[in-house]
Amino acid sequence: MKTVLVLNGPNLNALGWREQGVYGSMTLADIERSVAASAEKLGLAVRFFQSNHEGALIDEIHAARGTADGIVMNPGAFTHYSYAIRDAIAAVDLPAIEVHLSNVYKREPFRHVSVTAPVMLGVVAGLGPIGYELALQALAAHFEHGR
Ligand code: DHK
Repeated sequence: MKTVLVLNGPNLNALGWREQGVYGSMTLADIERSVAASAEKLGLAVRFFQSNHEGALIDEIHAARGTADGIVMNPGAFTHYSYAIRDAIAAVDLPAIEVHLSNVYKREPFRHVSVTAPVMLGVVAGLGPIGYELALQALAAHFEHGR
């Protein structure tokens, strides 16, 4: 069975009360429950991790080497400036999909740039919590067909 690491970066622990008009009312625990149910249907194992700290996220990405087959990650604001997270994803060389709950392209210009996207297999943005499940589906298809 393939294992997917689902990573969430800074402020995503605040989902449920944070800017509900932008991020919706589901908590991260609610989202993780739905993702776990989707994973089960797709025949994937999932592991969840959230941190507000760049180094902790990088350590977790490194730990995925040999313990996970793919990564789904919402890097939060690190998306826009963390070359270190980008380098960590590139280093482990696992298929990774970036997820954003909000449509970052409709928002402030600084959110239009992702420094992490170039090392990802793909990006899902603006579709809310279902984005994590779409990313899992895409990884399942990638594991099966290599696309
Ligand atoms: C989440 C964040 O915390 C922001 O910093 C990003 C992303 C967008 C999201 O839409 O999930 O800019």
